[in-house]
Amino acid sequence: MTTPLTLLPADPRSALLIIDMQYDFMPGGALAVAEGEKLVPLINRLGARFRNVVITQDWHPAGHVSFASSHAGRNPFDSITLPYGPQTLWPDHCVQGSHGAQLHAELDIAHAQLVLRKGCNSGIDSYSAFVEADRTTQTGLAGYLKERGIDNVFVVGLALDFCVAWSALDARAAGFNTWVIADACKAIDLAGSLDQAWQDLQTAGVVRINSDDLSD
Ligand code: VGL
Ligand code: ZN
Repeated sequence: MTTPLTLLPADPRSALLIIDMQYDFMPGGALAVAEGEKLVPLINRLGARFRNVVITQDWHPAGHVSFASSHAGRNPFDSITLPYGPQTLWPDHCVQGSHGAQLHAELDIAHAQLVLRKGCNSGIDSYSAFVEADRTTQTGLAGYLKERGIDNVFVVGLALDFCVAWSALDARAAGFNTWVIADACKAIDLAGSLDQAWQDLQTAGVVRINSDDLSD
């Protein structure tokens, strides 16, 4: 697509939202996303172009409800029903303070203003950087961005079909113009989740671009 001139990355109304670039989502990590580490240089280059950058960290307490190990007889990638709805179960990952929860050390965006930790409530997952999986509990990110005059949100990182997609959908639902920069994301792709994510994003009006669609 052609990018309107108002969408300069450096525009004070634009923000780059970098999702979950943590060791547990990198090859060798607890919930590895293939080639996740290969995004680091591209995301660093993108980050350098945006005046506003927000970085998220998946940040679960030990024994989190999204961990298969918290449910007797369940395995990672099973689906269960929780009071707030369906929940995919995951290997233990991004436990608060663990190495796997740390941001990749080569992620180098010193001017990022906010590091937002999500999934901190032991009984509620949060793929989204905006609203937890109960679809009610707010992280505060929409208010933060709005109070700072942000209208345009560009989303990158891991994993495209979970935390990136949910964050982009909620950014759109909160009224932001929202783009997913496809080549700056990698997917888990569980049972068709990647195709589903692109469909949901398109239906919601989130626009798919590539990093070279952004103007200078
Ligand atoms: C994520 C599954 C569980 C993600 C986080 O960052 O996409 N996926 N927790
Ligand atoms: Zn998680």
